[in-house]
Amino acid sequence: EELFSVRMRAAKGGAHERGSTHVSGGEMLAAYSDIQQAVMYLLEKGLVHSKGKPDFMQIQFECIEEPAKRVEPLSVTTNKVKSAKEGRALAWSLLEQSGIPRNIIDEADRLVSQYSSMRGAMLIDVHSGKRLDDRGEKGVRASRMDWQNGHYEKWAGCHHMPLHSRIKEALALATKVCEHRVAVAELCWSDDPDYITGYVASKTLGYQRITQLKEYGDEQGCRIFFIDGKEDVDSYIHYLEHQPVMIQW
Ligand code: PML
Repeated sequence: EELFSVRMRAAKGGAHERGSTHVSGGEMLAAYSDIQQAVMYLLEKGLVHSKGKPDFMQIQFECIEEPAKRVEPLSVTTNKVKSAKEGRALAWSLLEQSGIPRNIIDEADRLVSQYSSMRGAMLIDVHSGKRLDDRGEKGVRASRMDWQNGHYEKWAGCHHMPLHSRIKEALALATKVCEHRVAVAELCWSDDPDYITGYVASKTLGYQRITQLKEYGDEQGCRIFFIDGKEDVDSYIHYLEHQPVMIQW
């Protein structure tokens, strides 16, 4: 069946990315018959659930040529911690369990902290600790992943998880990122100052939520993809940006 990518971007301060503030965005994968529903959903997301009232919004859809890969979501564990310090320590130990040396994790953390805001992820070589993408402050943005219509709601009901679009999107992203053979693990927390839960994800550990990875009020986010196989970094970036992945449960 033909698949469409439906995307929304909302901003404050005009249409141009430079000089305006991103207030909301989203992408869905939809069959032709579901495009209208997807547009309505994204319109509401941008109007009602933005950080601040947007003065610019763009919604577009396009047909995707590549057939979608169908994948089951990573298994989810929620780790309750009492402080950001305890959360970071747990995250670091989960990354070490995935085979990443501590000095490489520290180096990756140092590299991400140099940017006050990155829209996408930084790709880090697990052997050298060097950054593998050349995207600067933009980073690499994984896109073209979504849940099959209705499957998240079914999954969330069974796992006693809230119907937050945030968790829905983060789990779809982590599942796509970890599905590729060069991926070792992902480390993520939000740049939203009001959201302190983050996660470590890998194919073997699953999606390990950690209830506090930073302090409230902190606008510094983090998204690192740890990679083993630097010769394949271009094909991995192509996969992250273009390969459609449909999460099924
Ligand atoms: C979750 O609660 O599982 C989502 C954590 C990551 C959120 C990332 C983001 O919103 O930027």
